[in-house]
Amino acid sequence: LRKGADMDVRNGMGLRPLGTSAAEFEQDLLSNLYYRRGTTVESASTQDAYETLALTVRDRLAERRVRTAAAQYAANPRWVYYLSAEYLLGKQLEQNMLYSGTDRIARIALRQLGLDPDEVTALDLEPGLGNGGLGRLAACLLDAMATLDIPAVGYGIRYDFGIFKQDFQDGRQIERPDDWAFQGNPWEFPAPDDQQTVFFYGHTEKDAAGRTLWIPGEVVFAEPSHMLVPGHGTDTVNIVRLWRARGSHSSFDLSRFSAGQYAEAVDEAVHAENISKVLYPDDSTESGRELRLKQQYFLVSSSLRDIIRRFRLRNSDWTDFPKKTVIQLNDTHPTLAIPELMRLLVDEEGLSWDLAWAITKQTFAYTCHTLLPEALETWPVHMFERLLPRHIEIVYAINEIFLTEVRNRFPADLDRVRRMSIIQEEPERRVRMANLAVVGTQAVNGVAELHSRLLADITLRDFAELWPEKFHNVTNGISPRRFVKMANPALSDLITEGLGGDAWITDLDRLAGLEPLAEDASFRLRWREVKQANKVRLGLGDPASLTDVMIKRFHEYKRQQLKLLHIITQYHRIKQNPGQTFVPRTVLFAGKAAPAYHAAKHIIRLINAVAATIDADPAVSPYLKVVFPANYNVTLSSLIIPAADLSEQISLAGKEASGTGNMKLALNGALTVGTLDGANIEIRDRVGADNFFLFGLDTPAALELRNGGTYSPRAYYEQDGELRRALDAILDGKFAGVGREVADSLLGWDEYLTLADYRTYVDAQDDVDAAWQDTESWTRRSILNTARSGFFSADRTVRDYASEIWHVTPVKVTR
Ligand code: GL7
Repeated sequence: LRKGADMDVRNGMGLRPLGTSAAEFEQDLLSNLYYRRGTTVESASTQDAYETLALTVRDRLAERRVRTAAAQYAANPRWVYYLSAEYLLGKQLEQNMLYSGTDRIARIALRQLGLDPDEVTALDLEPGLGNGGLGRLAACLLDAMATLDIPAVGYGIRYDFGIFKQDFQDGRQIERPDDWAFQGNPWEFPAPDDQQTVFFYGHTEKDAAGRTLWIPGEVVFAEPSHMLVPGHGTDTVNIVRLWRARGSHSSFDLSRFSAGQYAEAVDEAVHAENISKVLYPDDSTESGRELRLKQQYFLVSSSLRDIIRRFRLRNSDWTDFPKKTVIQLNDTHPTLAIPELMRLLVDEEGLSWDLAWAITKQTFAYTCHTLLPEALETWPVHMFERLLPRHIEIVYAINEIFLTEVRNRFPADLDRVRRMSIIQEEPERRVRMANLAVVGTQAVNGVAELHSRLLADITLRDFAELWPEKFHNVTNGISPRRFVKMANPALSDLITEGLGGDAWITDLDRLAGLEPLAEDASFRLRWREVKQANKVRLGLGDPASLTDVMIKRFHEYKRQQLKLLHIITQYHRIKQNPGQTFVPRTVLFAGKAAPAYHAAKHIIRLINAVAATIDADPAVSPYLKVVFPANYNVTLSSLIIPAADLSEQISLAGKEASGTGNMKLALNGALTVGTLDGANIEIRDRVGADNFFLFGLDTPAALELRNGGTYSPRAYYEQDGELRRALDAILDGKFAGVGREVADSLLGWDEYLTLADYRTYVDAQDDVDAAWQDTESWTRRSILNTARSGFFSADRTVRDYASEIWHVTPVKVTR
């Protein structure tokens, strides 16, 4: 049997269709409990009940999955393969209940069986297989592709340990391992028969016919399993396929084991399995470790073999490959796919170099997600050539052809050739992955308008001059299912009522229909009631207090330290004016810092110290409260976002590629205080300048101030009394003696120009306070933020990719 090759709609037709009533669901629960868990309701543990519930829900999607595979196979379409080192999928149970329409009946059935639905569903875990926005974007795009019936597979790594769990000890971040799948994961379909082999190390040789052979020094198996990616309001169920590393069968040494050398007996297997052991919690800084490069090649090699296997089910002519395949590289992490496809086509399939190169370039597209130069990955040539001896030869060959093109176009511009080369020569020879990604793809895109412009004008300027038509913008988007419908059920019901239907869930532009309701006082009242109920659900004290949230990874460019200076300033104002009343605020921070990012960890510790100082001060605490729940993740974000009044998007202009939390918050009716950075600009353009609190330097001004070398933090410190007081308080140890490093770095060489934006930021916050006091007007602005944010649906993002970059058409799954 060729697996998948004879997939036919009739397959599976003999099965009893699964029922849609609570009674039938209950029967299926009992039967799964008995046959798949080997137990009964009377003796089941909560874990048994959870796993059984998950399987029963999953079964309801399985039939749609089979029909999807059949329809997609029959259409033999152009497929989208999304390659990403990270996916932040979020919890699966609630999503799959919603998408299979079983939410209500599952709860009834559980209660019928004497089980508490909340207790059972609480066991569902979040697979934290990503760091932040980039990984969550990948999950939102998969959701939108399925919803739009686009034939797609996501490929990634099934890390045993996801992003670390964050805890605080004395206000300091500590990291604990996240063994998310320790109890097993009922959402996964293992497919050991689709296992692939991945080579590492060794050397190359030429055979008699002149073909290059790679004699590997290590062979590792890649074992896939997949999770379902259902579309909303359609029958399509796509998959995300995750690879796990296994040692070869011979990697268990029985003779050593028999001799009592237990550790040595499994040495090789342990070594191999380390490849998918842990997600690199390193967010936007270059880690420079061989294991990371190994992970990247592991993902790429196994996924490409799987993609080719799937291509061959219906096709035989290699020139058809790009017609049937588009591979989207989610940042540079999977860029090794370019030389790997060349290797497979030239060395293994015997294609000519020129034909293989034409196929490869047409197949790939690259999304860049950063503007930080330190986040553009490079690998030392010596490490690359040791781990991937054949790929370095291919990269050199690609580079030679490419640089010839550059020299022809720009004769005598040696400096340009040096800048554009895939190989950096000084101070150390390194492979520049972004250059390779641009050279080996048919399209390159940034993730917000400003970002795409800065890529073409600055970061990748030489390339945009050479190939202007290659450069695109696709502004990010977010799943309205997960971040409105699921996260904010009360608001969703109100929106549905206001619009007279729930078509907005898959057609988010319809939110525009809420605009007239912003003028309706009774609608505004209900809008406020929803926001207040969401604050209560989150567990914040006074629901009348302005909920001000800054939720994102900790990074100096995002400037949590600027928010902190505002908090300290507010603290001083309250202390110095004992008789006065102030707008009560609850400031909520959430987010993780990379474990080795000490500056970010100092900021976290200082926030916790300031929070404790304020809490302990009865003169201040009625007006100001700082909370910092640990371990921010998709689940926590879904609780915080619906409760937010104010969204902090305060990165230095020109640093945040896009942001996606900014979109989620605006869609849930928070007003933004923000700089002209990333997608903030597009949010402001859409919601209207009156409904957005703008402050700070714009990108040209920031570039000028920094590059001109005229930024003098001391001058701001000396000129601005409130700023000086805030920094002095830190330097004087007023907050448990914590945080001097933070103040020192702000006053020293601060790349992110924090003090330059302090005054306009504090002024903008004063405007926020004033605006908050006019409750009706604030609510109107909140409604308008939601009504005008339909553009930020990931469905629109995917439509943009489909028409501009992928050139794919949907395949409708029919009954
Ligand atoms: C990021 C960008 O920093 C962020 O601005 C963007 O919204 C996101 C998705 O495009 O990608 N790049 C990156 O490396 N991380 C991001 O969140 C971790």
